[in-house]
Amino acid sequence: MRGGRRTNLALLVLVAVALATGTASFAVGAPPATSLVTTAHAASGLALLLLVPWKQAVARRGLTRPAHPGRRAGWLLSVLLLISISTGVVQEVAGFTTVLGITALQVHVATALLAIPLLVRHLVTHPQRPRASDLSRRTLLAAGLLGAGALAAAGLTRRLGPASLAQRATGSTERGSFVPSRMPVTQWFTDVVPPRAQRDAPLLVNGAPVELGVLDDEVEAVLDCTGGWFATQRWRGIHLDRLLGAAPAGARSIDVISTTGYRRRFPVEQAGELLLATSAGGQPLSPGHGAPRRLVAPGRRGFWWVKWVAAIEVVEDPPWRQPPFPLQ
Ligand code: HEM
Ligand code: HEM
Ligand SMILES: Nc1nc2c(c(=O)[nH]1)N[C@H]1C(S)=C(S)[C@@H](COP(=O)(O)O)O[C@H]1N2
Ligand SMILES: [Mo]
Repeated sequence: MRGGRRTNLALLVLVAVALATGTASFAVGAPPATSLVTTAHAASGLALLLLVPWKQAVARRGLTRPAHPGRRAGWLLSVLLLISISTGVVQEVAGFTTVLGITALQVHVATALLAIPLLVRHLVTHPQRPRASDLSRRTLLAAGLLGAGALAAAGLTRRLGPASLAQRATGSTERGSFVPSRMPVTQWFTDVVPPRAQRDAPLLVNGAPVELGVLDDEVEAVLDCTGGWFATQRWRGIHLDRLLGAAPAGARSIDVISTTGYRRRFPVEQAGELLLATSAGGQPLSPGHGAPRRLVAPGRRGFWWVKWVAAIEVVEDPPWRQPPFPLQ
């Protein structure tokens, strides 16, 4: 039988863990979950790299065989994963940087997602059946060594960056704290800043137009974009519990809906933590940052901070009945 089976199975486990923890790192917003997830993510991704010397022997053998199905996909998979791993390390070491309008993290996530169909094709054309004997003491020892090496490598990449790189446990680096005008303007996917007339339409609360009264609730909160940057600002506005009053019996969620249609749903119990903000750093919000009003959702990643809020609705649907990430 050909060797390398355990290497291949280890690769399968590691890619699966890297994809799962990468996705999870976008879903969690606050420590300690963020550190746990990004540490597991860095270690699983870097462990793939540590296995290259072993996998290389497996892959080279394929070159000596006649042309066979899935060979090209296997090599393309290698290229995509190497790009993904290196751009992940670039984000960790250099922080949030834009080159020709593109960030390392965008390339990182895009190549990781593009690798999925190639991985599936690789598994179909190169099947590998686990065996009971794979769980020997020797395998466990090797797995332990690999894990230790991967954690050491993750610790190393964390120390490689300049000390000035203020970095959160999410991997995001600081941009424009306390100076909103220096904070990047970011959209999740397809949204664009809506025209003024559209933004300025009155706020609808449970379907009825509402004039915002006294706006004197203030919080300091970190906007941490999954694009790889964060900023702390002093946000001012009104907490949703004050805006909405007591929730009706049976209410389970609050839908916060942008004039663009972008929307997020929150547990009704969190109304007191959510702020509908109209200013940051003592200045009215700029159009790019959500004027005239945006949501501030402390402890949640940036995609929850709905900009250009046009409507807020208390609903009976459970908070989990929504896509885990926005679709627009
Ligand atoms: C996750 C990263 C992986 C990369 C980048 C990768 C890459 C490659 C490449 C480039 C080859 C040579 C292609 C060929 O000649 O067909 C190869 C061969 C192979 N791979 Fe992978 N692979 C990965 C994971 C896996 C996994 C998860 C399995 C199975 C569980 C697997 C099983 C195999 C087998 C059985 C071969 C053929 C070895 C031989 O010719 O004797 N690989 N891999
Ligand atoms: C095959 C899939 C993936 C691999 C092999 C991989 C690997 C890596 C590696 C090696 C790093 C650098 C960690 C470090 O040096 O400390 C990294 C960082 C990162 N990855 Fe992935 N990744 C994958 C998929 C994803 C996905 C799907 C996402 C998000 C949806 C993601 C999000 C991130 C983020 C946010 C960072 C920066 C975190 C930090 O700096 O600690 N990754 N990844
Ligand atoms: N309507 C709407 N709100 C949105 C988004 C969007 O695309 N559309 N992007 C979210 C994301 S991903 C982030 S990180 C923050 C960015 O806020 P900023 O542009 O003020 O920095 O807004 C959030 N609110
Ligand atoms: Mo974001």
